[in-house]
Amino acid sequence: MQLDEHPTVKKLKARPPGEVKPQSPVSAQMLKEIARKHGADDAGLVDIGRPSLKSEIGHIRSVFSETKTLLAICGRMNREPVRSVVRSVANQEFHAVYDEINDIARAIVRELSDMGIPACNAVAAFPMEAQLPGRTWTVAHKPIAVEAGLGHMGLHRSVIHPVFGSFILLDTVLIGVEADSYDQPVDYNPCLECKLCVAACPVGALKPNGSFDFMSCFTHNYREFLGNFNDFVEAAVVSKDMKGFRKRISDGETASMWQSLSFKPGYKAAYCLAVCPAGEDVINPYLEDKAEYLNKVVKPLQKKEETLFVLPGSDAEEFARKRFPHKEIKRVRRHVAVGSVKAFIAQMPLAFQTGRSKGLDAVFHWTFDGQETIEVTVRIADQKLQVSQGHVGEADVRVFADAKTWLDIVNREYKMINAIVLRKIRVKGSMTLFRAFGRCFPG
Ligand code: B12
Ligand code: SF4
Repeated sequence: MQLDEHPTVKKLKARPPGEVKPQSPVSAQMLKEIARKHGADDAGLVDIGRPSLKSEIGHIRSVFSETKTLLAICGRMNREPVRSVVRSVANQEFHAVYDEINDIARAIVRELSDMGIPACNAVAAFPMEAQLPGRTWTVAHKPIAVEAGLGHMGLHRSVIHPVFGSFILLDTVLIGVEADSYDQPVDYNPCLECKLCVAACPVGALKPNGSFDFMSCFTHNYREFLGNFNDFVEAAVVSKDMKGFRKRISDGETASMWQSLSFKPGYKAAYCLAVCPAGEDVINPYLEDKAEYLNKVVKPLQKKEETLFVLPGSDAEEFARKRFPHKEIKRVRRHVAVGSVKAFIAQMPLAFQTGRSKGLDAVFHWTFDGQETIEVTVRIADQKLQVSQGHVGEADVRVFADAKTWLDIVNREYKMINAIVLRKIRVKGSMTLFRAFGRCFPG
């Protein structure tokens, strides 16, 4: 049979043209109405060509290559559960809203597809492309939501909605046609710069100057997620017997891990969102009585007796001991194996500990050879890290390393001292500076 004679093709040809191919551009108002009808609490549209999203296009198109328009949506979380000292209550709220916005995005895609508009929903939270190391997510919702006018990133680095404040979660629908108009960022930042998020974070991951210590947040808040689960596995593997295992992981931690694996993982904190007073719907109690707000919302989380997970010798460890002496501190290991020198270099800014680098002002020239040939310059000064390709400027310390040996050391499968004795790592310059460099990347 000729394809034109097939019943499916004949039926399609009998339809009016508008039903087969949607008009382009599509109405922006209609797209946002569909989003609201399916339950989105707010929605905004961005064109894929927005200059600020240039670095994201590849990631977005890896999910849906036809993407021309981004429909950013948000779902509101209930405030009091997110603020509860009982974190299972907060976690239930996070997971429920993640499920909700994933469902809303699916429903939008279904309706658009039925209209002949190609669309694909991204993932709100987990599951992601969780194969560490590397970027575990594809579509980054925060920069898209900002461009779509859903809010701005606050000091705590989450997006604050002008009305709902920090109590929102985000998702994005990727649409294969252009819209007839697009949104712009909100013309002010709802963040009040009150720094309550800084005061509440139990591991000091948020800094008053707006910088964010990814590794400290990841090590504590994400103790039962992703790479940190490897620590649990390793404890089980290396322990001789149950007594040995219990020395490493308490029965309470095992129970908590069971709970996370069975009923969706539990965040250990998320206090930065909980205490944020920004947003028209949220701000009133804070405006009325700041001291009372502090007593009711911030102090209970600060006073909470709980275990804080930190890397040995990290900024978080020092911070937590000083600031929250009543909280138990547990030293844990970093357990995401680094697969290449390239990945090691890319992760440096995430692992860098500003506090550990205090007083250090030095330039390091690294030369890797063997399975990877890479030259890189690392400058640490004024508690800031700068990584540049090649050898730039005058070096205080020059390090020559066999790439595989270096990775084995980073992954704790080989000892630095052995590598130095066997000249697989050679350090020219001050060993004191070299050791100071190491202290900036603990764990
Ligand atoms: C990676 C990620 C994280 C990382 C890094 C956080 C961060 N600031 O980006 C970690 C694991 C620490 C994290 C923690 C949390 N997250 Co998160 N996270 C994401 C994710 C997957 C991507 C974030 C992103 O776009 N970053 C890019 C840029 C714009 O962010 P940035 O802050 O400028 O820069 C950071 C990243 O680039 C990161 N980074 C750079 N390279 C790499 C490489 C790797 C391998 C990793 C892991 C990170 C990383 O480090 C930078 C410094 O922090 C999104 C979901 C998504 N698909 O978009 C959710 C998302 C940002 N997270 C969210 C939430 C709610 C949280 C938590 C509150 C979770 C919780 N319940 O405890 C905490 C808050 C911590 C904080 N104050 O930021 C929400 C925020 C909602 C909102 N209102 O904005 C999002 C949007 C999920 C969602 N669907 O709603 N998260
Ligand atoms: S708690 Fe205060 S400083 Fe932190 S994000 Fe909210 S408004 Fe900004």
